[in-house]
Amino acid sequence: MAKNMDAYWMPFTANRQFKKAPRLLAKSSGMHFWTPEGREILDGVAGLWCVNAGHTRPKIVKAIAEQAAELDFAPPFQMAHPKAFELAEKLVEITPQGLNKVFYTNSGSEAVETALKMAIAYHRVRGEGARTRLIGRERGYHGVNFGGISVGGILTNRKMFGTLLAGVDHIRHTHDLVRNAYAVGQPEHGAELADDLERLVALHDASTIAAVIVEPVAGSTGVLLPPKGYLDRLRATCDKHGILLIFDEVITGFGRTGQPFAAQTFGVTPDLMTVAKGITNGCVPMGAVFATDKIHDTFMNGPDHLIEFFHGYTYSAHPLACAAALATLETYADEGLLTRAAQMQDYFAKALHSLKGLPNVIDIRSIGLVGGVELSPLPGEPAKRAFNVFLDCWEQGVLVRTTGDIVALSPPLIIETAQIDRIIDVLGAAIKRCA
Ligand code: PXG
Repeated sequence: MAKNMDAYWMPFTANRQFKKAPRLLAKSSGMHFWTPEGREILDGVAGLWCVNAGHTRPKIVKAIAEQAAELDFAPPFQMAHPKAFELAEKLVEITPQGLNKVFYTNSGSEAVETALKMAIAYHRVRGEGARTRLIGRERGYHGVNFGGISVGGILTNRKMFGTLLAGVDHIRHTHDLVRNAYAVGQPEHGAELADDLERLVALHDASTIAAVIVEPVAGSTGVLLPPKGYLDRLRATCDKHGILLIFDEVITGFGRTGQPFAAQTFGVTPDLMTVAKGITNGCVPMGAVFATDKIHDTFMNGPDHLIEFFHGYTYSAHPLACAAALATLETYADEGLLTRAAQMQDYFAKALHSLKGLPNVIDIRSIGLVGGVELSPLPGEPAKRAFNVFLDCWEQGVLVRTTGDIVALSPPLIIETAQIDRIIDVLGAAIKRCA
């Protein structure tokens, strides 16, 4: 055990508060964590939206252990190992049609940087080098690297970090409590917000815009679903102006919304798609960018011996990550997990919506096995009420996640109805206590 907690500077954490009353996890299996003292915690958030098949699944554990003993590392530049190809082949079997090329990264943040660079370079390779602008959306979360926070739209993640990337603009977010509160599934109102892209085209001209990046369901900002027709409209506007559409599916990928990817749930296919988290069930860091054949093939020109895309990471296609991902895909397939959220979503939505009417609840949203409960903030103390709810749930043995004054749920896709009931009971009691 550490003698004290001073040395570890924790990410996205109130360090001083945490170290006064630490919340430690020491063990996990299936739907549960255990604290070092042996207290059982029901996982309502798949760790951090990533452990989609539940914890310490046998096939994945075995694959990682065996891989570590057999081939620990293989250089990914000008070299490769067989599982990198095997995994790419398996992945493109489940991606939306046309997204047939896989570029490996080690996180969602890196996948985002990779996709943004790919988009700019793609236009340049095809002779439209002026297309360098990147468009994000207010309230978007695309990881924490400079490209990602530039196209991202979360104030706290941006304001401390200077001028960010040049040539970035944002379309409006789609959150609309007045028109859409308590919508079950996709909200009715707001498809026209996609036309905000036309405003930016009118301002910057399409010939300067490389790509638009959005989360099909905005996760980190508090589970915002796309209004009906919104994503289709965004797709059409991108097509009209030759702008690439990037879906950031780091959270929505691998079954969260009821299909393998949200692109399939909503019937809209992007040109580039970023994933991470569920690709290895959270067990080994890995991310990826899926690209269309057209984008990939555009790079494949010039002399054969020249590198086509000057980008990659020491740990791209890491053998441990590839082994974990292959075993993860097998586990998902064995248990039908990539579509299980579609079967569970009515039960989950009904349970979640039963919280309507509790003190300070102002909206409830869900699709598949992801949900958000929005609370009105404590006067003058934003985010505190939801954090109190989080702490109360933790005391009662349920892990939830909060962002601002929104409580988010994204349980492992193996969750059973009784466990949904328990999460909702505990959350409901916490909301009442924190009124
Ligand atoms: N894009 C999206 C859409 C994400 O949700 C990232 C990129 C970055 O992934 P990495 O692997 O670099 O963290 C994410 C990550 C939260 C929360 O509580 C969500 C994420 C990360 C941390 C907290 O909502 N998502």
